[in-house]
Amino acid sequence: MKICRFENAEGDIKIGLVENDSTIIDLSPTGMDRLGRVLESEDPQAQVTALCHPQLPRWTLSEVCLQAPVDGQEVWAAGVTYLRSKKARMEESDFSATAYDRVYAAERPELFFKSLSEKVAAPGEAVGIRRDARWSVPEPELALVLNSHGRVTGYTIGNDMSSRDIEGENLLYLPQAKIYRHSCALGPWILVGASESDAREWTIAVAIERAGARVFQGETSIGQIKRRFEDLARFLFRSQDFPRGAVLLTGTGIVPPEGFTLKENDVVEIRISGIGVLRNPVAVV
Ligand code: DO4
Ligand code: MG
Repeated sequence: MKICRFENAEGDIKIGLVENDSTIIDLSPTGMDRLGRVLESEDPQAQVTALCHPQLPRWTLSEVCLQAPVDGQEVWAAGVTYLRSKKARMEESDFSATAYDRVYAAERPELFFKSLSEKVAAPGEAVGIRRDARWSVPEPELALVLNSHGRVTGYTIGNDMSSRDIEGENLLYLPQAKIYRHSCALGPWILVGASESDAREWTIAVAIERAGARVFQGETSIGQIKRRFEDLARFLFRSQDFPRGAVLLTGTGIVPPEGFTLKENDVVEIRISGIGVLRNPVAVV
């Protein structure tokens, strides 16, 4: 089951159930006004099914504007969870290479704050490349949607935009390489009702278009993520509270080659086989 946030023609933000990736059933007349509320329920899928009735308003996807599927959750990210990410980061960095090596092997994962929910770019909205960065890349990642108890209640697609030259210069610059205007996109919706073993069967792919031509594409399997989702969630919730839940990006396993950097007006398309497609143009910020 897919649940989204959308803006209708009157400019109101609503919660909807997505059917066949093409129709949205507006859940707001049932009192369901926040994604967080659906996700807090013991069984979100059963709750939405019980609320749905044939009189609810319906829209086609083209009649509405999808919003980032977050309403109050902090967005965090895990790093160096794929061997590919560890290798690429050890190559980009002169003196912090061993940090990546160590964190990949350690019990405690790398976790970092990524975005407030109101700053997340929606599907179709621009993602940013810093004007003071020389080497910018998208990081296509599966995002875990966690309720306030740290339980994985759904999945969405995330883009952890990164400035690799800034990160590579000094690991202490990581927050600047990772957190800036429009550095995080999520969407197009949240898939509920799938298990971790379902998710581990999915593929994640990215395609980057420049002036109508494909300049990079890559694909990997979600099954390559080294850590179990519940372990990542457990560490995030250690000595920390998320009363509105949280979204946790699970790390990237696709890294463009060294000579590749994003440019203004490129389009980044991330596809996860079990979820859908997140597409964003690129802007200099
Ligand atoms: O250690 C730096 C960030 C790692 C990251 O974002 C990733 O592996 O996806
Ligand atoms: Mg990342």
